[in-house]
Amino acid sequence: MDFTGKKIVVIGMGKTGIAAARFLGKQGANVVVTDEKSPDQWSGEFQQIAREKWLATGEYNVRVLEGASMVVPSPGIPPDNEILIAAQKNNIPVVSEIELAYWFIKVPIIAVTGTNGKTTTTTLLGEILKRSGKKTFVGGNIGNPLIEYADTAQEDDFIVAEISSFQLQWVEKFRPFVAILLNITCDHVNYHGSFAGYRSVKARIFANQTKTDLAILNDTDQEQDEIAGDIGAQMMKFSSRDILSRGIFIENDHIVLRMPGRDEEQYPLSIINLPGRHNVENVMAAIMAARFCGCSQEDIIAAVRDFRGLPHRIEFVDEKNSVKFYDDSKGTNVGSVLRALETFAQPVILLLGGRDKDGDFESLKPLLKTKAKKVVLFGEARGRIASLIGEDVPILQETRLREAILNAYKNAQPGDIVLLSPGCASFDEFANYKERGNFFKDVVRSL
Ligand code: UMA
Ligand code: ADP
Repeated sequence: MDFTGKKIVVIGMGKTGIAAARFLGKQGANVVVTDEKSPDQWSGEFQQIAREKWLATGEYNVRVLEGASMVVPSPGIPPDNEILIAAQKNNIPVVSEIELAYWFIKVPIIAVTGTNGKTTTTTLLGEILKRSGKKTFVGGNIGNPLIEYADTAQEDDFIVAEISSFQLQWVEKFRPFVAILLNITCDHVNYHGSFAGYRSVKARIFANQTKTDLAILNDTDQEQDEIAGDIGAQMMKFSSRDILSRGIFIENDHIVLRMPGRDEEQYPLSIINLPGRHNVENVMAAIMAARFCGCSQEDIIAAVRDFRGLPHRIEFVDEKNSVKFYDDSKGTNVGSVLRALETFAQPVILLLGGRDKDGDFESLKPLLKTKAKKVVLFGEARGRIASLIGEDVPILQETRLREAILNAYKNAQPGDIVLLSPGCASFDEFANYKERGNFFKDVVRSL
């Protein structure tokens, strides 16, 4: 691919846009960057490329497309953005950053997507591969754009890439060696236009795979049934519910792996130091991918045993008067709240709320009835959530998270769990989910 002298428009000057602009500039392109914010608000890193000869800033409207050969939108730019719509109308290719990176990457990619569990599974897989002595780069939506890697010596054995639906929006040839689709539940509907649109974008992770590649799917996820029919790769499934004749599943206190042409393998469930059945699913998907990539059973067991999970994912914070507090601030959609509730045998006082993403809160009703003692709603979404979750469980409401935590503690009895699993974005009160989770921890510790 020769970009010399071509005008390429990069939209969004965050992490992705800066990295893509830098890469394209090195390739000899004339890069024009634009962003809905004014340049003084762009990421500090922009200053490092601001004076480059190959870089110009453009208007944030369709005029920026004049003479352009290609457009690279940052993942956060929704597909109904007027510049992207105009580009398509004018037959100017719109290419996502992971697609662009793929054109230049020579190392096999293990791609992990799904509504929930991507970061956990990506991180664990990275740990397993490294433990197995394989040189591994971990990147993508987890924080370091793949395009940065395209510009390196590429000496790794594998790339483990967390891939979001936003990044899959504009791919055409992107073809991972192993692709994992953990689950599909309702999320990002505002961005993709509909749940069906979101689901079909997720399926693109498999679109270019062939017989030498591996597709890993979730057998219990009905949303994946249709997708499975179109897959050209070898396909393996994981199930945390049923016994499979081929694939990976739970039997008594073991995980059992049945891969064609290989002896059955067992992994004790006791090696997993993460809460909940959903994390067993993440581990099962990681084991299957790792075995396909040549990792030994011993190395896998050692790496899984050492992996303690990530902050803000059902993370134990503290115990006060025999009430245990858990931070699941990364639980930003209803699917993750369901799995967090399932995790606890004790009565839960659930902190739910924040900025709504049109969540399907009604589907929480049955589990709230059996697991939750009380729900404390907070933030912008509290009114809508209250109208959707019904009256089977007592509901308290507070404007802000601090008061919600104090109220939850006031209502808790010894043996109860207080769980922050907000099912919403944090942006009404915090900069991001990390800030919200750290705030929760600080308030809890000060009780
Ligand atoms: N912008 C516009 N117009 C818009 C929207 C945004 O101009 O309509 C501009 C903003 O003003 C800003 C820039 O675009 O200057 C930000 O771009 P971005 O939102 O795509 O963010 P990046 O900094 O490029 O980070 C992205 C991912 N962000 C999103 O997908 C929203 C990061 O994932 C990812 O780590 C990074 O690329 C590297 O790959 C974050 C995320 O929240 C963690 N991801 C979502 C999630 O996990 O749920 C998908
Ligand atoms: P992602 O990167 O997809 O957002 P994370 O690993 O960061 O995934 O976890 C996000 C949230 O989803 C957390 O609340 C976590 O407890 C929950 N979660 C993790 N794995 C799964 C899974 N397999 N199914 C459902 N929820 C999950």
